Amino acid sequence: MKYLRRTTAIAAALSCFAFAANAQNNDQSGETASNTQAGAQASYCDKPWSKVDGNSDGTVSKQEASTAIENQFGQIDSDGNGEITKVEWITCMGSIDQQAAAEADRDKQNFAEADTDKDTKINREEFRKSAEQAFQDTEAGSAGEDAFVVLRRYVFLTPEEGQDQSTLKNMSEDEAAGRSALTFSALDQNNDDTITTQEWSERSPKIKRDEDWANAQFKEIDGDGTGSITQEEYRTARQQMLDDQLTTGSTKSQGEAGAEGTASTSETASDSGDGIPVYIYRFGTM
Ligand SMILES: [Ca+2]
Ligand SMILES: [Ca+2]
Ligand SMILES: [Ca+2]
Ligand SMILES: [Ca+2]
Repeated sequence: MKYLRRTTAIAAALSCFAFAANAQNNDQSGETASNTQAGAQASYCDKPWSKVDGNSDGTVSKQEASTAIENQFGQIDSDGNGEITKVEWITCMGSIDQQAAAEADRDKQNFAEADTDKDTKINREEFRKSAEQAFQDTEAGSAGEDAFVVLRRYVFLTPEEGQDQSTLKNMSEDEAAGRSALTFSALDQNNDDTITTQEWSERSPKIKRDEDWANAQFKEIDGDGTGSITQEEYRTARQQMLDDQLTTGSTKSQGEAGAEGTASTSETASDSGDGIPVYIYRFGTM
């Protein structure tokens, strides 16, 4: 999927406003009626970090992944007819497009905390590991209030959630992982899978689920090109995203990082037997 994100990046940046308007029109047409009613619970379309790790053990089992995919599919298929039309897809992908994240104090000074190999870029793996560490520090409690300041640089908060500390302090690991993956994607404005100092310094990044991006994704997932997505097509696409990420991650580590890379590859391999660590799952499928 990475190449899709790259090729649509420029056009995508230009079409945000049109996309927001379109999503609104779809709302008015009644396409999202059942979706709006279901909005009382966390919906994937509003909160793409909604629960994946059902038993909160830090890994996503095959069964949990399967349940999450079914839930997501059901929420996107707002009329519940078993197929996702393009209107349903675009409405869902557009639903969080209109807001920017709450402010966080990312700047040139604290860039270094995630750029662990000091090549002046933060790659996906560096971001994932730093986000995970930031969450663990809040759990350990030894870093005190400062740990929450650091965590806030990684996890996506809506402007409303950013007004007090309660969301940040009550966050599960699963949720922190999902929100971090979303922040990575929001900060990586040019979709090249790395974050520059300048991209990192964006204090209030905007989600880019614009219409061009959504159209390209739809085309990719609708494998047989019938213009609607079946549950099987959706499942296959999600699995493919995860496989791509696991393959890219392990190839990169081996090639670039030597001994350290080998260690992270075997970590991935041994954990993927029954479940995939929740951070790897989230960063692979967001
Ligand atoms: Ca689990
Ligand atoms: Ca449908
Ligand atoms: Ca780096
Ligand atoms: Ca970038």
